[in-house]
Amino acid sequence: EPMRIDIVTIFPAFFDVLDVSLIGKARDRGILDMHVHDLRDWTHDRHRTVDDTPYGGGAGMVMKPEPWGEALDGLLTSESVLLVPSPAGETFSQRMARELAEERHLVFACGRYEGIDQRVVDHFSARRRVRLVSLGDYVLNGGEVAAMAIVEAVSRLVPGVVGNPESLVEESHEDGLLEYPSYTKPPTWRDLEVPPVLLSGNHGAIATWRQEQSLERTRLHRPDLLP
Ligand code: 6GU
Repeated sequence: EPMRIDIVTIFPAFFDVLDVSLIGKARDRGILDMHVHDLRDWTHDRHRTVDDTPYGGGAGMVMKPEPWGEALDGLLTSESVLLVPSPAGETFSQRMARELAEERHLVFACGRYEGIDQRVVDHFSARRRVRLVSLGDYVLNGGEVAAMAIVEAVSRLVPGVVGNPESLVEESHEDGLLEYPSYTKPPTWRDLEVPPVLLSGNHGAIATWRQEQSLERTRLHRPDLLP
């Protein structure tokens, strides 16, 4: 039973990049069952209209509820989690990625940033599990790039998607700290040396050095993560 992911968007071509890389391979190997849908397929008028002017006035357009209602009626089951990328949502995190990686079915509703008629979230929140998710405190034009980031963060935690599960535990945020710096050959490059401890063969000293580097980086860039 692969994880199923459905994405509804007015820009399905955004998601062509998910055919390549780890996610493309996971799809080829049947670990991820991913489907991208054009919201306009659930319209019925000649112009395939998905938006309209906002009640109460203001800039921009709002996505009409009817196409979303029909799309989500058809895609959501009792097993689904509906994810709505929105700068007004809860901030996405590695913790949330771990939670979502346990699910059988994720459905993404990618709206433009002025938003989808609020009644769509209200309707489905009363019937299904729904989460509004933000990538952080900045504005994107629509939910597509956010959905892609979430798909990548979640799917790499699904067993079998990343070849070496050990590579998942040592990285940034998995232990609450930022990851230590990495080096490879050559030992000297443009007058810069690899830290000698990494060439020492002393695995205890290497582990200690990496812990110190993680702490130092976290103090420097993300002191909010420290107690
Ligand atoms: Cl999830 N959507 C949009 N439109 N902008 C964002 C975001 C999401 N997260 C950060 N900025």
